[in-house]
Amino acid sequence: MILENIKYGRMRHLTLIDPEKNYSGDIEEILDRIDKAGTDGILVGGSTGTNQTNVDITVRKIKEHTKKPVILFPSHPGAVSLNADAILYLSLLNSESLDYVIGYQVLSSRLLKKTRMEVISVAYLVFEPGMTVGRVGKAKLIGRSDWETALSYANAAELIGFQAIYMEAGSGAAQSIDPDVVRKVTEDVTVPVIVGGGIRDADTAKSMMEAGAASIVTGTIGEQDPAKLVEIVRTIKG
Ligand code: 1GP
Repeated sequence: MILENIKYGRMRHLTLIDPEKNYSGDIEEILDRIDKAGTDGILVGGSTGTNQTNVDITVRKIKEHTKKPVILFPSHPGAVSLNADAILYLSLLNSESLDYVIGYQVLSSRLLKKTRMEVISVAYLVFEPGMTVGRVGKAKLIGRSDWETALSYANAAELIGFQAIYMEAGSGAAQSIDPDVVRKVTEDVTVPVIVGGGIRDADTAKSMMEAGAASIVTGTIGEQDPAKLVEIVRTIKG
């Protein structure tokens, strides 16, 4: 079970692959690099330009190159491939649009009930600067150090029954969220907390793990600086 593996620290590093991105060089080369670096799973998703076809092609390609689990990270119900191992069934709780909180989930629920994919309900919280996901998801951004607002959302998420919380600064963010926010939340909730967006060096990744994150997600660094990715993965996996 992927959720159990995340919860018990067996999937500390996840890599985001965006099907829309025109990866410089070969996607195969990037996948090999990520696999060798020791990532524990691949998230497939993007805020714009994903559809069933490019998500499915990407999932199949990843599966040809690695045995690591492939987990969908969809921005809308059309970005679902039944060939993945699991799906983060995201509710963007601080969105001002009901579509991102529950509307899109309703549109995909009947399909997901019929699949063998593991469905993991995730409270998705987007922090400043938010980047594309903040804009597309109409997020009322949480300040990067605003632990009180984050904790209120995280407590609500746990009480409602979400299985995990994903705290996100947005892919490509210049700065990650404040590790103190991660600490305040993980000290108070029992569900696993995943952190992503703007994590580009081993020190930041380490501070997130020390703050109690169950998994960290990187995307940009794997494309830009493979040596740093290796360093991040080594550091957080000890
Ligand atoms: C976004 O956490 C991911 O959800 C990836 O962010 O591209 O900034 O690493 P980066």
